[in-house]
Amino acid sequence: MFKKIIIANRGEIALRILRACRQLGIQTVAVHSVCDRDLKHVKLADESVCIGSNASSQSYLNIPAIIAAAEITDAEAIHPGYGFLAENPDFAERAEESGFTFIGPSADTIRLMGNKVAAIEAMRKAQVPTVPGSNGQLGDNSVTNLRIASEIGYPVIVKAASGGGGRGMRVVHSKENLLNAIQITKSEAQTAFGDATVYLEKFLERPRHVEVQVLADKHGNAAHLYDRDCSLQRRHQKVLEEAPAPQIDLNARKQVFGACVKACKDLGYVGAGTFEFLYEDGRFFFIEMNTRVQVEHPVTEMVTGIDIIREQISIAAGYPLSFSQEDIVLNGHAIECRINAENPNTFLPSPGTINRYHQPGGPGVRVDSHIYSGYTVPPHYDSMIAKFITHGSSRVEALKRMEIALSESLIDGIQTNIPLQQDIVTDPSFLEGPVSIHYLEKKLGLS
Ligand code: MV4
Repeated sequence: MFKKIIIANRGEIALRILRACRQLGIQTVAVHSVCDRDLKHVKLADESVCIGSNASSQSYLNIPAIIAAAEITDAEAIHPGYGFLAENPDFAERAEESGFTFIGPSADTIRLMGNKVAAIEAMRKAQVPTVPGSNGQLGDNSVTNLRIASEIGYPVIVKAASGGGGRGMRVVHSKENLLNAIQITKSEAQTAFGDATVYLEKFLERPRHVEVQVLADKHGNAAHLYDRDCSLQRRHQKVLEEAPAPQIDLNARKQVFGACVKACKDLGYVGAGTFEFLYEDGRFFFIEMNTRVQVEHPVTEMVTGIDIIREQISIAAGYPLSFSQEDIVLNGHAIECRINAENPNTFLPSPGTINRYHQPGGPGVRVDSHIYSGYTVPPHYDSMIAKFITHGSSRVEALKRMEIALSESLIDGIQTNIPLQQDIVTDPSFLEGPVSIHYLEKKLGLS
């Protein structure tokens, strides 16, 4: 096992990684920006290194500074967390070239999945169900492109190959708008990603966002940890997630899990990964794969009993998966509410000092957070300050525990989205069952 790991992230996930390291008896190095010197994990880490000024570009995205910090502290491996450099293949490559183990898949795998056209092609080969579409990038021939779109059937969606997570896409409802939409998406993609490659898919109008968690080791073993429903989102930011995904067709579900595991084996995938699907009318359609640990990983941990971060680390150290597929038995239901420092009505960030903090507790309640009384939320980074996770024997019980958890928590001094989360977990339609990716934005538009 590694002796020392450097944590190339901040906030709650850096603390979560530190805790997993302690469980494994691994020493930790925290890297941080100037304003982050009082972060909880920085104080708890065995060593810490200030790697730059507050702007992410100067600190958490500063590859040479992070590699230098790993060198001077003699760390063996780098955990990238999520966001920042977690899915940057050049970072993974430079870490490995400098003699460190990158805790994640190979740079080649990250690069493959970063190109959505290549990722979809790889999934088609592995028999993972994909969205009907252009089966490859679009060329410059207008007649051909019009024919491809009419074969798919309108509405279609134009997506940038280097996009993802909601960036670089455009819906087209009729042939009159297709060629213009392709041109605009290409030029935006060139500006945003330095890659004008685009492709077409059938536009699904009312899907759910259902994703499958996988873990794969360096010995060819792969397993799935079931699914999550992440449909409650606003402007591509997830707000609440749950595991397992409720009311999924059992046959489709069994097939998609098998396909994801097969794809991991075919690709030689190593580490934690997430297959993102749109789920509509009882069918799964692959859209993207994430090669990192995700914000919402705790809901899967709660219903499977697997410590995903610990598995990531032991996989990177060359150990086989600590469990086999048959060991994974779903236990109950889990809900995660992302708690953001923001105005609950305008969604504008609300940085500042937390005067008093009382976190929720009790049976089936987990809090992943770095905040404490007296902590100042800086304005420079993502506004998520905590994740409240509740577990219960049923969805109803987990939701009730969340309602209670939200009502007993107090975060004084800044504004948070707790009122919004309280509104969601008592929403009759959401309580009744799963809703589509458009539900929250429609609800907010009305209220
Ligand atoms: C789609 C889609 C409908 N049809 N693709 C948005 C984020 C990126 N991961 C893919 N996205 C979508 N792709 C087809 N063929 C609708 C979305 C989408 C969406 C997907 C997941 C979660 C939230 C979303 C919000 C708006 C649009």
